Amino acid sequence: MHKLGQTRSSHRHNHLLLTPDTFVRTTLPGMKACSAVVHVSPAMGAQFAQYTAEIEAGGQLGGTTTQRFIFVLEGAIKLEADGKRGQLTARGFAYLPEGLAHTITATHASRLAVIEKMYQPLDSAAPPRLLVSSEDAISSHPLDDDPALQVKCLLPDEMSFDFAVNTMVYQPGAALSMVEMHIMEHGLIMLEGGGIYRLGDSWYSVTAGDFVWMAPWCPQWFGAIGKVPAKYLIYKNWNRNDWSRSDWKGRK
Ligand code: UGY
Ligand code: MN
Repeated sequence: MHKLGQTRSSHRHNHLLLTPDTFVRTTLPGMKACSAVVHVSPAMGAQFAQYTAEIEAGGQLGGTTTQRFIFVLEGAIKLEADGKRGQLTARGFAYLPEGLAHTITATHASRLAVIEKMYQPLDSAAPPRLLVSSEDAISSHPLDDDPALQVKCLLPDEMSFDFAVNTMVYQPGAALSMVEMHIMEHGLIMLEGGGIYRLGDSWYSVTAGDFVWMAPWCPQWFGAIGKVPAKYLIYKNWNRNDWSRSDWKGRK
């Protein structure tokens, strides 16, 4: 049933809100019984790509030329890399360094949040290694001393990582304490609950299933509304200051 051209999705120069009614599926090289909803990529001006992979039981994700982070939204997958194999279920995640051959096979129908980014090496630190863990194994800390806003940093606090992926849980009524404006860009998937997101000079209602991209310095603020906590998974570039890199240039 169409909605006479109405949607909450919005595309502005410094942010993007994509709601599931506007998702269009595509296939990416190497996928088997799998499709991707590509939420953002360098085609949008982002310095990373993020998509949701929907994999049938027995299906596979293809390879990648960049480093890759996966987070299991739903289902179960088998990851084989470096001669090792592991099973990941909901909230399980893995970091796969650039150049590491691996296979990801769904053992049950699954949905994965996938983030891919070209690695920015550092002279002072070796690139990170394969990491497999679960959000359940990570402890949370309050943001800005607010116990109603808890953050889990999924990747270790090490300079070798050039991006971070965190989960943030807001109790009903909790909010960011400030309108943030910063160099980092964000890719965000709403996992649970909802609220109001300020993006640039617009305020949007957002709910589980939505995707948001924020360009560097996009004004951003979120407040959770409703009777259940709001939770999201959020990417940001991190730990780098090589301003001369060509991929930082030309942004509007
Ligand atoms: O890590 C962050 O920058 C985070 N506080 N931003 C956000 O939630 N929009
Ligand atoms: Mn932020």
